[in-house]
Amino acid sequence: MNAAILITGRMPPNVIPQLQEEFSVHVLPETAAEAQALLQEVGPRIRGLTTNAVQGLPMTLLDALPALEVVASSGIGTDALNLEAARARNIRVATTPDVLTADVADAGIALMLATARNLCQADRNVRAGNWLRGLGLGHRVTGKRLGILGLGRIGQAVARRAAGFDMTIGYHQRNPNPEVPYRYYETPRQLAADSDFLMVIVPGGTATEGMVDGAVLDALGPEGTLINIGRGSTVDEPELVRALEAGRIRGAGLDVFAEEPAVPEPLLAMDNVVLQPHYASATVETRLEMGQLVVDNIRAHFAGRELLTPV
Ligand code: NAP
Ligand code: 8YV
Repeated sequence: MNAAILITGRMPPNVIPQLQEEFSVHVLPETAAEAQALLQEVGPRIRGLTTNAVQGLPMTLLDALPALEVVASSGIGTDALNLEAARARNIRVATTPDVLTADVADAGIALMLATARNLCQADRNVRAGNWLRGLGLGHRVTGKRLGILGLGRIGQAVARRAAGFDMTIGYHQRNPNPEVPYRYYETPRQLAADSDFLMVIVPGGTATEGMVDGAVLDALGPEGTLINIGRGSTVDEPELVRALEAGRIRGAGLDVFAEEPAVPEPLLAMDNVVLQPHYASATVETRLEMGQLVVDNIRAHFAGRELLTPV
């Protein structure tokens, strides 16, 4: 009998048709009652699971799947995957590194440009027939200082792109990287103090929770702009709102939020803020590559091979 796979999370379109060729595929319904009914029926037989980095692997789901062997997540973040609980049950977990790096880095640069150059406000002006009315001047990006919080795969891709804008690049993470030509800062606060734009791209989770706090925002200062493409939990969101309201920083470009899809109400009315619905990896090309890795990891597991991209 084909192994039973449970599909949770919104999957790229190439996932389900491929898995259906080899496995017995069940899609978790969105409504709680229907999901519960399906889990009662097939939960004990499910051996593989697909999810994504946002949906993660809730403990309630894990508890309902006693025969689970492998989880393939579409995304790189592991903060919602309950890795310890999965490891304790010897469940193998795979994510989708690298294939999303370029598009997420592009999105970070796009947010930086859109925020600095009032792109969304200008668009709203034209659509409303207001042309230049109430639209202030933007600010230059070229030649400015970019601080990258988390110079990993995506952070380095951001840095390479920013070099094309003649930006001076600095970074902070726990370990200095001797291979890169950028200046290392010991703390997020020191990095922010020496940055015009602070780009956040560290992983989420307890280790980075609230890392960008009021002191970091004050170090960034009234001519500084925060860009967050990592996780909402890394930024103290109420403090960010207060800093924006008081002009303690100039603006913010945000792809991620602490309690998605909720966005703090005051941000919605701010023209110096650009908001995205956790959209940085959402291109056709990247999502198909993420989907293919999900499929290939599930296939590898059930063929008795190593996972391609294990966590
Ligand atoms: P990565 O290659 O693992 O890079 C993460 C970087 O963060 C590393 O350089 C690491 O350096 C640093 N870091 C980790 N923990 C830290 C801590 N406690 N304090 C300071 N620095 C820390 O990961 P990646 O592929 O670049 O992805 C990064 C994150 O981006 C993901 O985990 C995910 O949350 C987020 N993401 C968001 C989207 C989106 O749609 N917005 C899409 C993809 C990814 P050290 O180990 O030296 O500290
Ligand atoms: C996705 C992400 O938006 O990879 C991550 O960590 O947050 C994003 O790429 C997410 O996986 C939803 O599919």
